[in-house]
Amino acid sequence: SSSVSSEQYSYTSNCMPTTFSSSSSSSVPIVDLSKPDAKTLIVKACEEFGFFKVINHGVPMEAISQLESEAFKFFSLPLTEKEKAGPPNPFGYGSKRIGPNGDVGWVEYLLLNTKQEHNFSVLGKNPEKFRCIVNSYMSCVRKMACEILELVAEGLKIQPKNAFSKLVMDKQSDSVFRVNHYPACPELAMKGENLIGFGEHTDPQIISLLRSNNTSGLQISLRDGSWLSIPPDHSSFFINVGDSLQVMTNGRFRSVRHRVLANGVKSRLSMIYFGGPPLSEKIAPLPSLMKGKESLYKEFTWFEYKNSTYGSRLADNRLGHFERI
Ligand code: GA4
Repeated sequence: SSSVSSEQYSYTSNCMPTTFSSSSSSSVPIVDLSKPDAKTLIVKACEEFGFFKVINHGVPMEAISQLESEAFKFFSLPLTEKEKAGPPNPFGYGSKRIGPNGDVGWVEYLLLNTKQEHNFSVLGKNPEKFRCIVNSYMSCVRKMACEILELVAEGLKIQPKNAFSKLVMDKQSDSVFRVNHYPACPELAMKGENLIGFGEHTDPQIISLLRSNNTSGLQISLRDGSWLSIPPDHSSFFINVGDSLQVMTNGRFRSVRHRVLANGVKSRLSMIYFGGPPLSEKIAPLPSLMKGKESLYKEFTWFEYKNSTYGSRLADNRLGHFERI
């Protein structure tokens, strides 16, 4: 496995620069959800990259900008105020530390569950408004997740067409919502160097839907190991395949490694909906995708996978433990 030591990410006074190379010779597929070829393009993108950009997604700009402005308001509060909403295990405000095993990044965030059972009373000056805005954003994005997963099923010729989407739409769905704030780091701008905002990893769930403001930083890992910088686009969504969808397609879809570099001049705000299955769900390849072949993976439930995830470092190859050799 490729676990990364925390030394590599340690900070000096404010933020510590590091240098990285990145490539940008290829570009990422764009899927127009309103076009009839969407399902074909999605399947192709999920096979090649595990990643694509979506336009005509149906999430009202209003819902997006309201959440963005509430989130910026929250993150501009004094640290002592924000820390009242922490620590982030399992849900709440976190700063610099990511997960329980020593990973750090130049980022602060809110980790929320999607079951609307949060105590928002600590979330800024008008918690009821924040709750309302978060909930309406989440329901729009969940709807898009459902649409995309149905297109995936159609594109793969899987019956019924809700084979994937029903997991995310289930009342028991173990989905997560995250708002990340990557403060600008002026020391970097002066030196022209990079700093890790969120270290490389794959998402363990089925599908992730990300929207960010117009600040760069997101990179995905290509098959040859190089990093592709994704130009920011505040009005589109970026979708990535998670480990669970890789397993359910028996490795046909790729769960994409990605990371975020902090920006020297502009702060970055991203909001990500991680669509996950119910805890008791068995994660295994759909029979129609096996074509008589064996599963590449041992059988496990989402509960088991999640437990093993939370015992791992960000950069670890988590599916490695579940591969059948
Ligand atoms: C990556 C995807 C999601 O942001 C997340 C992350 C989780 C966390 O921040 O608590 C993890 C990370 C993520 C995978 C490995 C473990 C767990 C941090 C970490 C080091 C919420 C998730 O589900 O897995």
